[in-house]
Amino acid sequence: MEQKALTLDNFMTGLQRRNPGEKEFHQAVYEVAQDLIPFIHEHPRYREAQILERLTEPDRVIQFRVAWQDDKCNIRVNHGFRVQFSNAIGPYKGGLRFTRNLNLSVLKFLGFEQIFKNSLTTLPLGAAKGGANFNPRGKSDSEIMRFCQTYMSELYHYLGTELDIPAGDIGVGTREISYMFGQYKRLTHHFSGVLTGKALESGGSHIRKEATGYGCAYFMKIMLGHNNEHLEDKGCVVSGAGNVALYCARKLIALGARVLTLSDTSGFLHIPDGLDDDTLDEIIDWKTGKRGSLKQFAEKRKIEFHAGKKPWSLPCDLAFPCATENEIDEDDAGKLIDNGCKALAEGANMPLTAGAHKVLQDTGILYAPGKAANAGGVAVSGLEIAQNATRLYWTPEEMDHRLQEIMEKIHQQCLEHGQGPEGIDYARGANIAGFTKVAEAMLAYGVV
Ligand code: NDP
Ligand code: 2IT
Repeated sequence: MEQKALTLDNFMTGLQRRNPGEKEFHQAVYEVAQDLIPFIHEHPRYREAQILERLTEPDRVIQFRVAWQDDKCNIRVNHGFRVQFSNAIGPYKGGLRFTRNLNLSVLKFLGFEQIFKNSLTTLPLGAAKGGANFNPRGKSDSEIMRFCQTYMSELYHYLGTELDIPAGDIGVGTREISYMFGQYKRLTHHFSGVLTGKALESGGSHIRKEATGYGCAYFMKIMLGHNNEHLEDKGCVVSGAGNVALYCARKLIALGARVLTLSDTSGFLHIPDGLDDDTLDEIIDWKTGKRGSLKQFAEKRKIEFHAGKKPWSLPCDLAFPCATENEIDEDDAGKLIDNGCKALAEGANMPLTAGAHKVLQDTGILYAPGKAANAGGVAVSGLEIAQNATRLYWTPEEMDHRLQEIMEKIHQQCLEHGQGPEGIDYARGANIAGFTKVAEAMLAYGVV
């Protein structure tokens, strides 16, 4: 049969028609397709097998009702989701997110990104994402527990160590994973590695909590090193004050950089001389223990604070968006460049709008996309699966060593596939390297 020409425009028109209104999903696919389509033209076997068309269609989307009772005995109803995107190279793997406006477009963008990221880790990990449109803010501990238990009462049907292994993401940390794992055990009687990011005493791994942030700082260090630069004394603007941001800041300080900012939904903290480890300990306790805002923390500790603002207009050497998608728009990207920013590594998933992405591409600063720079989290999840399967556990030092090795391998893959006339295009390198392994597996399976 005659095939329609594969152009970016044709492909995106078809994708938008098949997935109407899903703008985050369109954005994520566009960023990947602009690199993959020329590559596919050079490798017609991928075109003939319609690999890109198949990869942009999730294996399945599971959606269900989560009905639970709040502390006042009101009955609440939320959407629960799991998007199982691709198990071409391993069981479905990816985080669960609890945020107020979570929808399928966001989950499909995250699940799609996860395909390439998980492939880059070099581990046998397929791709998925899930969660609920549940806002944890202001909920009591027992409300969180009841919600997690009810959510798991449906989700557990779709999980298994060879099937699907979720972890955390925004709004889901060790506390939530523990409640879900407790419910999973209650329902199945199995103690198995069906979730990662578990507490150490329940079969969790050393360094998993820190892995995404540490990995992001390591990736920046490796990328700078490759370009005859270094991290020491560099001024770093970090956004977010959650799992990724806090441990990215921790590792940046350890590597000699100055962390100038952290942010949350209340605004951003500015520490012109650089955050120190003791204050960071206090912030970790404040954010994860007391669950307070940075604004309250800044008031208490009399630290410079910019309410309701993002940190991107400050002069800096390096930027680490570690909060959420589309947190840097075209204007923010322009300000970063104008103020001297030389490199950016994405701790968050898709933190740049399409406009911001273009600004960075046009100026050619060093840019590490999330699927490479934040892959340390899922990589250590992969190592948690390996430890659970063998019942043997590695020390923090071994884990940290393995994490660094994996970040090196990811960087190497970006170099192999991202070399161009104007230097390394890390985004293209990550997209093509991530794609190739999955595409080859799909070719071998035939039409499924
Ligand atoms: P957390 O829930 O631990 O922290 C998120 C942080 O970002 C919080 O400080 C939150 O503020 C802030 N934030 C969220 N949305 C906004 C917003 N719209 N404006 C300003 N600040 C915001 O999540 P994680 O740290 O786990 O995740 C952060 C990012 O990293 C996400 O993009 C996630 O997908 C990605 N990621 C996470 C991995 C992981 O292992 N956890 C792995 C790879 C990527 P507040 O405290 O006020 O709510
Ligand atoms: O976006 C991500 O890579 C994660 N939230 C981590 C997923 C995982 O399974 O550890």
